[in-house]
Amino acid sequence: MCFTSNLSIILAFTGVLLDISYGNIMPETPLFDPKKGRLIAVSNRTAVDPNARAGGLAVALWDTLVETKGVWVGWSGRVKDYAGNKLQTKLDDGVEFALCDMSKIQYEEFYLGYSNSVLWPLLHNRLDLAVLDNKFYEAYCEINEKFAEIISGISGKDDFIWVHDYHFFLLASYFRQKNLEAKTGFFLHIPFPAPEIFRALPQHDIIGRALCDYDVIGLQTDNDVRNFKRFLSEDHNGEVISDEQMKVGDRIITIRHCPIGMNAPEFSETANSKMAKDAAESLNRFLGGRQLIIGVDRMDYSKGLPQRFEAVGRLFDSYPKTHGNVSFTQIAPPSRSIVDEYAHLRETLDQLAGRINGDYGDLDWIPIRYLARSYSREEIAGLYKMADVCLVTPLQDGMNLVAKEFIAAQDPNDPGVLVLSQFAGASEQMNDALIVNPHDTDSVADAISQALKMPIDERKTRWAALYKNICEEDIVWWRKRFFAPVKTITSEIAATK
Ligand code: ADQ
Repeated sequence: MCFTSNLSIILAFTGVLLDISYGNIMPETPLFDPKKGRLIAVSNRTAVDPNARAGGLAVALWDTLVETKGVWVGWSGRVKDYAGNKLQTKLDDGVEFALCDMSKIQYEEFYLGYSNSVLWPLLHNRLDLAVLDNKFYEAYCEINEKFAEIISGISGKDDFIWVHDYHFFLLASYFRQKNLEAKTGFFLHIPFPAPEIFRALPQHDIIGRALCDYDVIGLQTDNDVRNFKRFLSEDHNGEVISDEQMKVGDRIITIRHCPIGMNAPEFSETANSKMAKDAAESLNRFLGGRQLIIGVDRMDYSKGLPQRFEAVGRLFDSYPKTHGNVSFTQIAPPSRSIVDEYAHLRETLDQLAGRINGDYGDLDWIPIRYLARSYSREEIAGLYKMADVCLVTPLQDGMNLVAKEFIAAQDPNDPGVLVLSQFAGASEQMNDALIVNPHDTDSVADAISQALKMPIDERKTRWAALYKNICEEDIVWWRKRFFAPVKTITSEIAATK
């Protein structure tokens, strides 16, 4: 019996984490059987904790890996004084997790530093917030190399390595240095900006070249694809050789437009669960029959929360009939709260909510409620379902799955209305929503008013078109689009369905 089977059986019975030094794995006893040609996903955060299977990336990967019985490599979430080269593995529902720790310095310089304070703002067009410190880049290289080392210890040539997001731009170039034969793909969950912005990154040249070491690159929107192709042709002499292929030096890479989706019918069921109904009932008690506007986001400056609060304030300024009749509830748990910008954002939101409630609130009416905590997927689904309007108004967003979840949760006979930013990737597919410019406070306030008053027939027509789209272009569709160019892995994945 091979090591994989033994490990799987042990883990299935115990459910515990095992420590295995990847440096000690002998080639003849690989952690995962390379003959099977497994799907190995790599992302910084994984869904090893079942409670973490709620975010966009986590849901998308979890479903795919459960179906393909794949492997998920990532950060354990632990920060140690010294993070050695130890792998911790866990088997859950057929998915094998292979996780490693980070040292304090790596956490500060790779995660909080280069990933969150350089790449995240820059790729979201917030050059003003990017902290361009070269020592962060050294830690970024170190972690990318460490993951490349780990993956070369557990993968075989028939595996497909599916790398996710901006934390791992350099991984494929380290794979090539280590002569890894497996095919590789990269999916960017966040926007790829105009080359003029990307060039402000001191390492834009190295990162551009490193990206060309992937075989397939998936991006969320047509705009991202256009930006990326323009960057490759202008900065790397990339030649377009077909609709989806470019030749850069001696590499031919496939660049695909793959907007991420979700499992809409499953989420509709979630919105009908007991937990969902209980959450809706408690919010209903607070509302006392008023109309509900809802916002659900991670607290992040890309989500445009201050601009959204201003727009709700403008709604109360411009439409007095809303007074006492409409309440806005924003759910935004703090994320990456150590980074100064997030603390500042929290303060701004507290001040704005305080001002609007001070100006308009009454003994029996709180115009804006801001809940800085996380809720379960079921609770969120229940709240979406009872809301009359959902505000998804990021200043820049790769896709934004909240927009899709809100539509999936609606009652077809009495659906709510989605107000969606033109800068969310989702707006490309969801043009039956009320599309707004989040910087234009008056027009967002007008769109909210239009949504609150929208006749039932128009609500139903818009909702039906949106629901059809999210069902057709769902999570399986997304995965198939990404894997279509990779013939070997496509047949493996198709066979598991
Ligand atoms: P995110 O920005 O994290 O990731 P997003 O698409 O906005 O992802 O989805 C957020 C998810 O978190 C949703 O599933 C939502 O229900 C959940 N969520 C948000 N607030 C919550 C709360 N308060 N309590 C519980 N759950 C909450 C990135 C990109 C996105 C892209 C995704 C997927 O930034 O643009 O859509 O990846 O590719």
